[in-house]
Amino acid sequence: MKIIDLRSDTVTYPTPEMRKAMFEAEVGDDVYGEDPTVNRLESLAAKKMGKEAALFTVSGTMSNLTAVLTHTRHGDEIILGSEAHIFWYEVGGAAALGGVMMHTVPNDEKGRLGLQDVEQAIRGKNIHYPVTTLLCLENTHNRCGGAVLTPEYTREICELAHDHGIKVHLDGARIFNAAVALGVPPSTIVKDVDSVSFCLSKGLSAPVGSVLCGSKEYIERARKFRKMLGGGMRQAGVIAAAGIVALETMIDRLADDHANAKRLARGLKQINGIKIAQKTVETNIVMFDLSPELSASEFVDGLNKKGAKVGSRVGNLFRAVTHRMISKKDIDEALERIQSVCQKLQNRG
Ligand code: TLP
Repeated sequence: MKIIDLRSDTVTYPTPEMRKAMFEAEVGDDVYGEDPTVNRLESLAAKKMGKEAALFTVSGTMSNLTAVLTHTRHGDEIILGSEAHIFWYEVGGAAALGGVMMHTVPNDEKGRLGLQDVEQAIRGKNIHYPVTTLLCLENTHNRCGGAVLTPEYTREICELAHDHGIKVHLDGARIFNAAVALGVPPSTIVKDVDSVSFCLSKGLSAPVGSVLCGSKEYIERARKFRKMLGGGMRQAGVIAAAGIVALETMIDRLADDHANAKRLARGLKQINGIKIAQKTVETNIVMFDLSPELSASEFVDGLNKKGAKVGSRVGNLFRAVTHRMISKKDIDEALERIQSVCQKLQNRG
């Protein structure tokens, strides 16, 4: 029986082409700037994002933290969404290691922050206040069901931040999903932000890695913070090689994941005991609610026994993420397994 793992797109394995590229990678000591494969990945990433320079990091979490450290000083305040990944799932690193206060404003269901809310959150000149130095956005938005921020919205909110002397960092862990959904190059979406991080290890299927992009001067400073965090990786070309394959060959196929996510949502809607928890499925993430009379833990156990996995959120909220290792047929199979578990729970109740 095939395990259908919809917990995250992070579960994807490297492709045979990636493994071959890793085996053959030319390497050097990256802390000396001498790894040709890392250098190639960084220039390719910078070019794709339309930024001057890029920095290869271990993870999305390290990229975001490096970004925050580089943009701020201890005691500063950063503004971010109440549903932001940086706020929820990065172990409070910005506060613990960056010494910044996180000031949240509500995300709407499309992952946006209200312009007025952001403007009100920006601290004025007052001896009592911390200094606001950074606004963080997220595209696509994980906890908002893979919602996409448009270039128009991004421009508007960046303009507001910049007018107040505040920099903007975009957590673009899934920026290529956004680009494919919008049908525009990622550089169009990130044009107005000062820095952007994106992940190679999610839908793009590389085993490890993320890239932080920005101006040359910014990335030079970020490189030092990455080193401080223990992210100087020496012969990192071995993993960067997979990242290059990811960027060169794995982007367009994300459209299949989006189509599969829509198919999954359509199927889930038909299942008694399940409600889709988002208005539209824009990319590869589907949030759904299990009816409150059914037990979330029994649902998960039942699914595990049947060889299907979804991500648990709070209470009866679940997340399913489509990716390269999930075919259209797997979606239909997953729906059957979910349907049968729901039915069993209902019959018992
Ligand atoms: N997200 C993971 C978990 O941490 C929840 C997932 O399975 O979706 N930004 C965004 C928007 C992310 O979704 C993630 C990973 C990260 C940053 C962090 O990336 P990693 O896991 O590489 O540190």
